[in-house]
Amino acid sequence: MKTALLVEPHGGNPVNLLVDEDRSALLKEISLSLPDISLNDRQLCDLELLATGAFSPLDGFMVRSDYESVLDRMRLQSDILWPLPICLDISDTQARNIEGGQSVAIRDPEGFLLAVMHVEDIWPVDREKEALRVYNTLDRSHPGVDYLFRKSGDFYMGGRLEVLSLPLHFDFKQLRMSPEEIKNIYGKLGWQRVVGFQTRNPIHRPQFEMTIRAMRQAKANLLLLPVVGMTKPGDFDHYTRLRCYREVIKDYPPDSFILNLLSLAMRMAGPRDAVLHAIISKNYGCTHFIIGHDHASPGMDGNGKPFYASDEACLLTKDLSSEIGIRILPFEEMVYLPFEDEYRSFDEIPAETQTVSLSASDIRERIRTGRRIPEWATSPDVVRELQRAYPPPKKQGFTVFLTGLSGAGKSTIAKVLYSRFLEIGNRPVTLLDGDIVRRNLSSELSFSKEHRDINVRRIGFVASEITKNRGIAICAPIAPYESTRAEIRKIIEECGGFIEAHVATPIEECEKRDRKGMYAKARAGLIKGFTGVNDPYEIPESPEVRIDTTDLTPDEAAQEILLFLGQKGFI
Ligand code: PPS
Repeated sequence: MKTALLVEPHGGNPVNLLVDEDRSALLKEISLSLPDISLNDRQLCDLELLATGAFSPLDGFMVRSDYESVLDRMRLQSDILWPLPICLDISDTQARNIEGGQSVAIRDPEGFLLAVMHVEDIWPVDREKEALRVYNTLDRSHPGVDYLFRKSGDFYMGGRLEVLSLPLHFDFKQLRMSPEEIKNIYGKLGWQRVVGFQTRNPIHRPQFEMTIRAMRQAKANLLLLPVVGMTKPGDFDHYTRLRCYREVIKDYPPDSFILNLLSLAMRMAGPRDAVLHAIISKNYGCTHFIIGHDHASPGMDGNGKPFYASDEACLLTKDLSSEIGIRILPFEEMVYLPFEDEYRSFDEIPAETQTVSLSASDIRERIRTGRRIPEWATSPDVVRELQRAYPPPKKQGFTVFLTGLSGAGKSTIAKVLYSRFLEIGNRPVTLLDGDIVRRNLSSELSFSKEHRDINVRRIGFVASEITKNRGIAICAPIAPYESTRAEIRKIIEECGGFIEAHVATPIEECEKRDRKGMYAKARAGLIKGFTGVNDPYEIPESPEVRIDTTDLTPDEAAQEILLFLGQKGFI
């Protein structure tokens, strides 16, 4: 028996995996003796959409035959169209301890019981095959490929689900309705035709124009489905987007739309993602679905070429629309005509008409760098919300991460910077010097690679919290490993500035200074694994600033960093 299928294709009986109270009580009892699987953010999103029927006709995480069929022909074993694997990935150890035929307790990261899964099969993930079939690339700059290779477990586990509780959300509860609840509202309101619009961006003017046109074209109402699960790294957070949507919806005709959040973990698979979005909208009772150009696009690959052609998503969904049971409303790029003061679709305007446009990523970039956004691009209310959440660099937090050998001058430069930032006095400043951290945060750690990495990650975590709250963190550990530094950069850049300063004073000079006498001890064999002597230091490839302090005073060295910060608008 296949577990991932329903009898009817898209538009058949709605799937609802939530069990009733009696069954729930029984499952709770049984779960005590079952192995636990704790879900991560992406898996929680998948579970929620499976449970509510947004992923109908799936009624569990995919079994192997469906997974392979989806990869090979974009269909489940039963021939029903399905574009992307919805699989539960697990680790090697978990795979060794669970067998097909067994049930497992599915929990959230805090241990709260969400579901019981009746496991049918477990199989190893063929990452290359999946990446090529689903994303059409092995390029790691694709967020879906990156997830598959870096975060996903080595095995998939498929099987039917009985859900006791949806993943808990504490925000915007009134905006998180299931497909069934939304369809009931249409019934009450007498809505016969509904256009679905799924988005991971704030609604700027072009998107607004597109939705209005779509509503007119289809003589329909609008279901706005902002994606609040996982979107593309670097997107505006969903709290900010929601505040923007609340501004934008004031401009729609009254009672013509419903705003509902979608806990979807986007894979950014371009055309295949678009097909999934159309299916989800169908499951939410939409009769029409908007596909703009570059739908669900992950942007450019490592060679600066787009991963997918801008019309690929549109062509594929149009081809499959009757099978999905939804009308696709394709939209070319909406461009602004400054002389006419109006938006038009790019394919409607005569050649040589003067047009301007700002994409959602252009707007993101402008907001992040504190540049102005013209009123024709997005409404001033939206700009105000975005600026409030994403202030320009001079109001953002940032981390100065000094890395280099012992004795290179990191701590001294850090102290000069600390004083300068306090003198400027517009942000709280925290100094996380290597020695201070070792005494207070990492006193139990040694200098093994593993422990150095833990130490540096701790520093990165604290610095990211400070940066997020718009303070300044000055860190000065040796931090000898490139991959750990890159990890920290990624976390911190999500919430503010990250300035890596390589204090590149050569070892000969550091050893000559030897203020703590440690090089002498290391050379005498009294300290094992001393960085630069008998332990590695991986030189940063492209730090924001590189300073050799051999012939510089501490003030001169600090000045290099201050000048860089000034140039980037942080101070
Ligand atoms: S790391 O690699 O980032 O975790 O190192 P860090 O926390 O910055 O600690 C470096 C300071 O500890 C002293 N020390 C050693 N350094 C390198 N290797 C070994 N084995 C070692 N043992 C002790 C050294 O004085 C470093 O201080 P700084 O301020 O860098 O000179």
